[in-house]
Amino acid sequence: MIEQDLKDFQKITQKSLPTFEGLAQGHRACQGCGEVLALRQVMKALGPDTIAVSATGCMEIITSSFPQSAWNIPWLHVAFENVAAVASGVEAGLKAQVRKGKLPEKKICIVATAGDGGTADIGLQALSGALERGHNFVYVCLDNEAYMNTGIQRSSATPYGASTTTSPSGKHSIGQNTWKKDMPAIAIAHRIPYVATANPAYHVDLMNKVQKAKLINGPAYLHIYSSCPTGWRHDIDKAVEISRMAVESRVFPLYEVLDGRYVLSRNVKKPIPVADYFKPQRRFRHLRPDDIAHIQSRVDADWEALQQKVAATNPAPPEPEAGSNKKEE
Ligand SMILES: Cc1ncc(C[n+]2csc(CCOP(=O)(O)OP(=O)(O)O)c2C)c(N)n1
Ligand code: SF4
Ligand SMILES: [Mg+2]
Repeated sequence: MIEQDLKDFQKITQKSLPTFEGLAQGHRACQGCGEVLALRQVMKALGPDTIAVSATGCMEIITSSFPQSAWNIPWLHVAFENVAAVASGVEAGLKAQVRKGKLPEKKICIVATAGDGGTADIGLQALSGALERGHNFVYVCLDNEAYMNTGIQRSSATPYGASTTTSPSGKHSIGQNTWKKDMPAIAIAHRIPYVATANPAYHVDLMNKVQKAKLINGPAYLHIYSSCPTGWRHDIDKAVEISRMAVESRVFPLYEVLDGRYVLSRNVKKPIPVADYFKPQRRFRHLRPDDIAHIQSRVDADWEALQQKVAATNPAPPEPEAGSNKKEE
C-alpha cells in the first residue's frame, strides 16, 4: 500500500534542499534551458544511490560527449525507443543479483529519463509494457513539447497552435493542428501507484514528488514541464518565468495521482489568460485572437475536468447519522 511505502517520506523544504548533485555543472545545454534545470532537480532529489537510464535526446547529447560526462552516478545511454525496457532489465537484474547474494541488499533507485518524443511517441510501447509489468522504477518524461535535439520537429506532445519546423505556421496553417497528447492520463490508465506532474519553477514541489516516486514500490511516472528557449523562441532569461506562467494560466496544472486518488498540488484560483503565457514565446506569435480564445476554452474545459476528478476521488466524509452527534447526547 502506498501509505506504507511513504512512511519514511521526509518532506524537503526550501531550508533542507539536497546538496547532492547527480548532474554536474559544465554540461553543454543551451543558455537558459529549462529542461536541464528540471533534470538537475530530479537528480538532486534522487540522491547518490541511483542508476539512470536515458533515451537519446537533448539531455543525453548535452551531458555525454565522449570522453566527458556530466553524470555523477552510474548512467546508461540507450536507444530512443527502449528506455523503459532497459530500465526494467536493470531493475530485474539488480533484484536477481541480490537474490543470489552477489550484491548486498540496498535500496537503489532505477530512473528512466526521456523527452516527450521518446515518451509519447517512440518509446510509448516500451513504457506501457514496463508500467504494466509493475517494475519498481521511476520514469521521468522531460516535456519540452517537440523533438528539440534534432531541430524542433513536432511531437504528439506539441501544443495546438505551436509553430515547429515540421508544423510551420503560415498562410494556410495554424502550426500544430492537433491537441497535446495527455501522457499523464495514459500513465494513470495503467493503474500504477503514482503519477504526478511537476515543473522546475516549483522546485520544492518537484523534488518532493521525486522523493515520493522513489519510495513507492512499483512504477512511478513523472511528467515534467521543461521550457526550451531555442525551440520555443523565448529569451534566455525567461525559463523560470514562463514555466511559472504555464501553471498560473492552468495550461500545465500541477497534481498527483496516488493509487488513483487525484490531489491538486496548486489550486490556481485566479488564472492569468493563456494569451499572457503565449506572449513571450515566439512559437505562438502568429496566433490570432480567435485562435487564442479557442485554446483558452480548451484549457478551461481541461481544468474543469481535472477538478471533477479531484472531487470524484476524494469523496467528502459521510454526514454523521441522526442522533450520533455527541453534543446532542
Ligand atoms: C529510432 C530513432 N529515430 C530518430 C532518432 C533521432 N533522434 C535522436 S534524439 C531525437 C529527438 C528527441 O526528442 P525528445 O525525445 O522530445 O527529446 P528532446 O531532444 O526534445 O529533449 C531524434 C528524432 C533516433 N536516435 N532514433
Ligand atoms: S534545445 Fe532546448 S531543451 Fe535542448 S538543450 Fe537547448 S534549450 Fe535545452
Ligand atoms: Mg522534446
